[in-house]
Amino acid sequence: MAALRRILLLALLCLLVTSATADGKKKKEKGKGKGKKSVVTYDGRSLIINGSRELIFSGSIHYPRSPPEMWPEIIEKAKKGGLNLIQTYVFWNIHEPVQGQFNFEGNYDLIKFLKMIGEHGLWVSLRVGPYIEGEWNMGGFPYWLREVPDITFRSYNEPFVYHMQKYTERIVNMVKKEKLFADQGGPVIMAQIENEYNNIQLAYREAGEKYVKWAADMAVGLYDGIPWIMCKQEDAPEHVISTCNGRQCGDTFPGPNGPNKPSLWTENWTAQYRVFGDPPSQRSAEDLAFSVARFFARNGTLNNYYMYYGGTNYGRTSSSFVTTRYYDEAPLDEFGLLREPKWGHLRDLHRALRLSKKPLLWGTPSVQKINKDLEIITFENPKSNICAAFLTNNHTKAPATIQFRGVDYYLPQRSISILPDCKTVVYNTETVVAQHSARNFIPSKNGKTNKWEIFQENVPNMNDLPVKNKEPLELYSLTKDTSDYAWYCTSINFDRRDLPMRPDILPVLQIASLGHALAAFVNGIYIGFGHGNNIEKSFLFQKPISLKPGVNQISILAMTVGFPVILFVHSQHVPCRVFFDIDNKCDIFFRMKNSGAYMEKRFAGPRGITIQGLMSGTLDITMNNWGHQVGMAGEKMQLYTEEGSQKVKWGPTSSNGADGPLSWYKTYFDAPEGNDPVAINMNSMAKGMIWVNGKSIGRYWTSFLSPLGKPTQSEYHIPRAFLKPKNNLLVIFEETGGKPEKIEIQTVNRNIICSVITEYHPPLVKSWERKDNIFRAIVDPVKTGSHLSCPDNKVMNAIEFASFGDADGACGYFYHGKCNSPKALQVVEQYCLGKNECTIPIERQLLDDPSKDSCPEIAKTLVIQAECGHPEKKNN
Ligand SMILES: *[C@@H]1O[C@H](CO)[C@@H](O)[C@H](O)[C@H]1NC(C)=O
Ligand SMILES: *[C@@H]1O[C@H](CO)[C@@H](O)[C@H](O)[C@H]1NC(C)=O
Ligand SMILES: *[C@@H]1O[C@H](CO)[C@@H](O)[C@H](O)[C@H]1NC(C)=O
Ligand SMILES: *[C@H]1O[C@H](CO)[C@@H](O)[C@H](O)[C@H]1NC(C)=O
Repeated sequence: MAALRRILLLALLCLLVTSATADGKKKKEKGKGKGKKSVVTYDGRSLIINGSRELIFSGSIHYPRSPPEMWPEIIEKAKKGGLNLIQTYVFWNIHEPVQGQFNFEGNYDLIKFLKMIGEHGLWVSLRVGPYIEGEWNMGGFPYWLREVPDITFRSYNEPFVYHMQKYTERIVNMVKKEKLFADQGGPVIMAQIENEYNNIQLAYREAGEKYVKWAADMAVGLYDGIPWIMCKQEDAPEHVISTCNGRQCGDTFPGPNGPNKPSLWTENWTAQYRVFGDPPSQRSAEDLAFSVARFFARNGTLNNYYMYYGGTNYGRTSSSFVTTRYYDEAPLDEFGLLREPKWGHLRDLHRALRLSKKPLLWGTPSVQKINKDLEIITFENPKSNICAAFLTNNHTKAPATIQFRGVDYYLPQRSISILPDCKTVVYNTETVVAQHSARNFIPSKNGKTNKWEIFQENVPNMNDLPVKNKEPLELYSLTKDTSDYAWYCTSINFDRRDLPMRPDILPVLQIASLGHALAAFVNGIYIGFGHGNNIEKSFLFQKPISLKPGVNQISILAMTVGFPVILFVHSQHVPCRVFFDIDNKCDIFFRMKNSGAYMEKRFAGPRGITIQGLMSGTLDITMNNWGHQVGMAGEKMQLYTEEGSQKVKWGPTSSNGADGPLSWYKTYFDAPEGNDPVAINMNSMAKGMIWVNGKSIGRYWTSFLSPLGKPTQSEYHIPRAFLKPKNNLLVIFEETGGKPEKIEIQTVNRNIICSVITEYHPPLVKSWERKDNIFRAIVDPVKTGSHLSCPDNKVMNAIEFASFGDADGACGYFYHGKCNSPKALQVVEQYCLGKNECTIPIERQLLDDPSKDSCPEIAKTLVIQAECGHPEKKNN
């Protein structure tokens, strides 16, 4: 599933907004809405909620990716970050894993999540899908749907539209019953049906066109009190709005599909999701802020951060090769901690845009292009005397000065300044006023693991296995997504004369696998592990093996690492039945949702197996008759639960870490001290799964190194909600071998906070407010300052670094330059030590001794690094 990477998808999720209310055509003929005023409509400028145009700052947060105990804190932090809308998908395959059997418990409790968002005063955008992508296993489709006869996904055909409608209806009715739609007084202001469909519509031809119309009508038919959105619909009917997804919608988006449609940006990527084998992903706060500011400067009124909080892919929920940690680079990191300065810089941006709300929504835009790189955009309404301006320098290297209404404004390279009154710069996208922070993983004192015990899986022989077939069965169809694992076993009889005579020459077992990984055994002895990657899932496994005269057993443990997010299939012009259908004779192309078409392997698992270097040459054993078995014995016994773990006899682990493959490990640990989030460091292990008190923490894969030579993900999040104070059962299934004694339980904090403020930074955007048409300062005097604030009511226990001058580096790695004020540290300590937060004005008088200043001519920077902790800590 090559390049299923959002980053390649420069363009546009187009949203198709079918509004039952905006076009005036369907005025609530249905249901209880009769006579009631529409709560959500739109015009050419923005969504209109309760009669008022709105700027919408939206963030994606997916309820299954965190336990409900974390939701209040995450929603609250999103709100403090300036969001007024939370966007979530609805995940069909977790809600209906078996046809007709529904699950809305725990972190699958959609209604609880929606209610909680409403209780925090935020709105909801509900992306029902049912196809959702989202780096989620099978893009949200349940496995059983694949086995419905004659079904073609995401196209107009009886079986598909029947099941899609049935499910959509269930979700809509649940939301309706709880009165969660906006016109019922609830928080849900819009809902989405389908997802980026234009990417695949062409392949389905007429059936695709018919499907789009059907889906829109079906959705509106189910509920018509709020706008329905649908993505990627360039030929959207009149009652839909096309919107943008991507990194730079301010410049790439051609605009909505009509003058009465607002400009909405529904998927704004805060970084890049990771697959195993990737180096870390980055997207700077400055770059993000630039593109959002640009979008609002170019008439945008809704931006969604994808993701605002990514969370964790627990269990087997991630799609192929996607890491267990999801969008850790988002403004809230995997542990729900504020990723600074991203979180704070965007909070400040939202404040600056809100200060400009009146002119933005009721003013008239005008653009003044000064040269290739410099541009002034104003939104003005002379009658009510409101005016806001965006000053843009698009040059990536050189700063510039813009003259605007008689005043010179300095603009750093590639930056936008926001002036809510056309006079005062309250924000610049490149000058980060918000603090920085660094994340620390600290070994827990209380959380030490007890003695480890081991139980080893049996390596089966062909005779032990139930499902027989001449050639190896396809892996996806075999597991039906009930396990990552399936055994493939065969046996071969060799005569002594078949085998090499010299002891230094061994035959070689070669397995051509279509993905994703495998461990191979000969006569019960482990011979090695092989795997593909997200871009090339297929791989060739080759290892020397020892064979004996007589019967030899070849046992292959084949694995998937998440199913692909299924897209679609077409053959020439005829849509094929289903993606990766094993019986399908069509030439199947899996077209990714980006522009390219990729020849995708339909299958996973071993396909061609040979033994090379026999006296008679190469022996092809692909058709040798195979026995199959899905899942590990330990999974069936649920060894990861307290009850299941009693079913086998556990033994001591070997002291030298040589326990070998297919090992179940078990131990107990106490909850770590304090309230900080908890992680488990798995660097001493290789690949497998983790459970705590019977709950899955997800897959780990620390033996898959990135190009930087490090595991893509070393630490795995254990939610505090999964823990008891004492004796938490920790079970690990390790596929190839590791050293469990070195596994470390850790606490996670962002106790190192930093601030880097120059003399030309704008003051905190909090220094101003707008009431009606009046924009004014609310502090006197308004000054540039360094502002530091410890998380979770902690206080600054130490100032680790302070410099007023030309220090350089990054949070955690600062170093002094040539001009440092000898006073700076002392001043910072005076202002901040022992405090939860502090603000130090950037003043030479205060921070330096001007008579002794050795470099008075340079612009100075105040650089601070402080360590936060609990106040009681200081007393010990
Ligand atoms: C609309 O206004 C009413 C009354 O103030 C309020 O209860 C409701 O929550 C608002 N709806 C939305 C979607 O904000
Ligand atoms: C913004 O809106 C104005 C007036 O509605 C229009 O003239 C202008 O072209 C729009 N700008 C962009 C970038 O779409
Ligand atoms: C700004 O610069 C980038 C390249 O750095 C370019 O792709 C983009 O089109 C420019 N935008 C404008 C409005 O000039
Ligand atoms: C969308 O997200 C990208 C990166 O995540 C960001 O640069 C851009 O500004 C965002 N745009 C909007 C409108 O949110």
